[in-house]
Amino acid sequence: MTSMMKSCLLLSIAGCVSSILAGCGGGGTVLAGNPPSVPAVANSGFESPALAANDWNQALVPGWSGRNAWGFANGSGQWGAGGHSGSQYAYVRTSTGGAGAGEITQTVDGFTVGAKYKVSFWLRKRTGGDIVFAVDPNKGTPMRVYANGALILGPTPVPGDTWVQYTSKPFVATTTNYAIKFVPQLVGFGDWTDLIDDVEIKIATP
Ligand SMILES: [Ca+2]
Repeated sequence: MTSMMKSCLLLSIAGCVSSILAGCGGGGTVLAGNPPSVPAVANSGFESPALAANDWNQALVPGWSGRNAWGFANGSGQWGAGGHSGSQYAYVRTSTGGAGAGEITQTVDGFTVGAKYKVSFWLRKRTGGDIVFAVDPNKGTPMRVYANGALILGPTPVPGDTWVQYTSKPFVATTTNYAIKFVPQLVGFGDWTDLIDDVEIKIATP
């Protein structure tokens, strides 16, 4: 084999490897020159299905699961807040009486292993009327966020009456799917309810 033939063979092999790597872009592992995928959060703004104005629904939120007192709501009648986007949002309630500690979770697929991500969302507290706890007004409670069980944000300050955006600390994906869980702090008896809207997964830039 001549030196020219050897050079051609090496170039050909290099081209094949390059093509294979390019073809793997958008998959599960970070490759040089290929941007990591951005996982999509299903029903991230809690607008589906549409509820009647000022109505609420315990659980049954497409894309999401949870435990105890959680669900989604529309408008401001029961809850004292419209959505950050649209008119709907999630609620998670904790109480040492009644349903106990609520939480809400979505397992999101599409992470690129080796890429760095962060979770952002909007948070405020429930302020609407509550007949049962009229003498003990609705209060917010610090929120924590977990990714596959690892704390990535919080506890936040006690949320107030306006929507505030929070962004988690970045984490490097070691698998392609993550359970993103929101856990409000269990404080005591009463209505300790936080509202959540517009949950996003973003690429964390160094
Ligand atoms: Ca919304």
